[in-house]
Parts: sequence; structure tokens; C-alpha cells
Amino acid sequence: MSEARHDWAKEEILEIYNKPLMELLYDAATIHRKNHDPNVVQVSTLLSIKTGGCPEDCGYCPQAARYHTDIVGNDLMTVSQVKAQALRAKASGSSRVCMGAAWRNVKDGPEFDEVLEMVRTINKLDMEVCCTLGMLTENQAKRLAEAGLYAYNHNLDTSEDYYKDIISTRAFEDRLETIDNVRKSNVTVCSGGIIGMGEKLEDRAGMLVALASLNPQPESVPINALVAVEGTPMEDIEPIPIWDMIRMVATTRIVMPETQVRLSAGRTEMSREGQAMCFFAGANSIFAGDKLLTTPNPDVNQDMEMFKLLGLNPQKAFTKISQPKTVEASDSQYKGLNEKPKWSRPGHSIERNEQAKKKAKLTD
Ligand code: SAM
Ligand code: DTB
Ligand code: SF4
Repeated sequence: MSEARHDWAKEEILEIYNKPLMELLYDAATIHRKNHDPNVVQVSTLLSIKTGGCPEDCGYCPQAARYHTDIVGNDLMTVSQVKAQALRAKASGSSRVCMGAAWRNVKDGPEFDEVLEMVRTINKLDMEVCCTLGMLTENQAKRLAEAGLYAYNHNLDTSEDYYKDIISTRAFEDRLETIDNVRKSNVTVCSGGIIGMGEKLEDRAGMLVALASLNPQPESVPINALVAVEGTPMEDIEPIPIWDMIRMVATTRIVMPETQVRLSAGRTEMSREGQAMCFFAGANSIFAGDKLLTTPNPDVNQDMEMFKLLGLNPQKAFTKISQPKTVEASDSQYKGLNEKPKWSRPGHSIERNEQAKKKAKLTD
């Protein structure tokens, strides 16, 4: 029977987060061992299939068009490019490919049809396929499921309160609605957030309350440390201490015992010892490969050396949930509805984001 609780209070979570470290680690590791093999870590490779030029104003993101960062933008990759990258990822030990697109939301049409074909292609390579494409309708989630999608990543990113200070072009409820749409299909949910964006501890706890209250809880929860990229409104934020990551991972493990907790962006700043403590605290998945979407990540050889040193083994594909069946486009029971969903546009002003936009204009 599931021991997951959905009624965590923020104060309870803060109390866990602030425990003496040795107690926190012991509690988290005990729960981890009850629910998972502590020597197995799931390995995913990220693939940015459409990079940059995004209309949103997420204050952390180098792909938002308005901040003019140094990243090299790209139109949608082709299915054969994606297949070649997936084969490379599989050969290097990844069991999952996560395809990211710098879109606000998915639009029915030729580009989405291409993405569906990418999903079919990777599923046929017997790898888990994940997508992160922005907001999604129920019909679109079902079309992705039919193509063989294993997981959909859609992060809450921070607490509902702090969300308004980070993004003005959509609302926290839009995120929840997309997650709900994914839940109406048989695709698993990957949803987490970022720490180190200037949030309070209450916001970290608030984000965990929101994630843990989802029923079922997300199958995967990525915990990212902010990668402060020049040109974004958060360029000057100092990296968080490793202790914050360890505490956040341990707390996530305790409030979501069955989920895969993913040690995500920010690993280039972490020592092996720091990462080892995160694995001990309950992290059991990582992104591998020398690039996340646009920023650096430790290279595969370094990670494989770390796995050897720590006695960790990569998780085999479809260990947790069996492989979805792929339905060919010609046999699909769904078609694009060309819906015009009313995703919100709060449009409030965020001083830090406005400043970054102005600065980008001046240097154009
Ligand atoms: N556009 C889609 C969306 O926002 O859902 C998918 C791609 S978006 C880049 C996926 C996630 O990457 C974001 O939700 C955020 O959590 C993470 N991310 C983006 N920039 C980051 C940064 N600089 N540091 C850490 N995580 C970041
Ligand atoms: C997630 O939580 N982190 C990944 C994945 N899901 C899509 C993305 C991290 C992006 C870091 C900044 C970049 O490389 O652009
Ligand atoms: Fe666009 Fe996603 Fe980046 Fe926000 S996080 S700017 S939606 S790519």
C-alpha cells in the first residue's frame, strides 16, 4: 500500500528541512531504502529539439527571447537528427531521452506531428521517452500517450506565492492544469522546480506542499539548482550552498517516498562528495551528457567514474512502469483539434525582468 501523504502542511515540511543534518539524512535514507534500491540511479539525456526564441518571461531562463543571452537558437530538429542523438544516448548508458522545446504551449499542426513522430521513433528504440513542451491540452496529452510517451515534464518551479515574482506571462494554475491534463492520459508526470532563485525557505516548502498534494504524486521530481546565465534577470545570483541541495533532496524524499527524485541542473557546481550525499539523501536520477538544454553538465565519462566510485548502477528502461505501446499516425484515434485554450496572461510587471529586458535592448 502507498505510504504517500497528500496533506503536508508547510510548517511540517519546514521542520523536516531544518532538522539537524544527521537526523534529516538518516530519516530520508531510511525512507529511500524502504521504497527504492539505493544503488540504482535512473539516467536521462536531455535533447533540446527547439532552442531559444521563447515568448515567455521566466526570469531564470536563457531561452526567453526578451533577454538576449548568448545561446544559439535552433528551429525544430528533424526526426532523423533526434534518432541519431537518442542512439548515442542509449550507447552511453541512458535509459530515457527528454526532449525540450522552448514553447509557451503546444500547438496542433505540422511541428507537433513531427514531435509525435520523434516520440514513436524513440519508443521503438526501447528507451523511455519524455517531453517538455510547455502547456498542453488533454487532447494533446492523449496524442502523445498514443505515440508512446512515457513521461511529461512540467515544473511548478517554485511556490505559488513566489511564482508571481518569477514569471508574468502565465500563472501557477496553468501549470497545475497542464499536469492535470497529463494525468488524464496514461503518461507519467515529472514535475519539480528550481532552488536558488532568491526564494525563501517557505517557498521551497510551499513548492513541496503543492507537489506532494498532487494525487497521485509525480512519478519524478527534478530538483534544479539555478544556473545563473548572463543576460537573464538572475545573472548575478550566487550559487546556493551544497547543503541547501542536500536538505531539499532529503525533504523531497521524505514527503514523496515513492517518486524518483532527480538531481538536476547545477551538478557542474557540485563536488562528487556533495552529489554522493544527495544520493544518500534519496536522489535516484540524474541528467547525463555534457549539456542540459543550453548550459553545461558533467560529461558522461565523469559521471560513469562517479557511479563506479559510489557503486551505483544505471536503472534499466521500464523498470518502474512497462513500455507504452506506440500507435502509428495512420491508426491514431485522435486528431488535432486546433483548440485555442485560454491559458492565462497575468501581465503584471516584474521589476527584475523589466530591467533585464531594457539592458538587452541597450546592447542590441
Ligand atoms: N518551455 C517549457 C516549459 O517551460 O515548461 C519546457 C522547457 S523549460 C527550459 C524546462 C525547465 O527547465 C523549466 O521549467 C525550469 O525548471 C528549467 N530551467 C530552465 N532554465 C533553468 C536555469 N537557468 N536553471 C535551472 N533550471 C532551469
Ligand atoms: C528539469 O527540471 N530540468 C531540465 C529538464 N527538466 C527539462 C532542464 C534544465 C535546464 C537548465 C538550463 C539550460 O540548460 O538551459
Ligand atoms: Fe520558455 Fe520554458 Fe524557458 Fe519559460 S522556461 S522561457 S517557457 S523555454
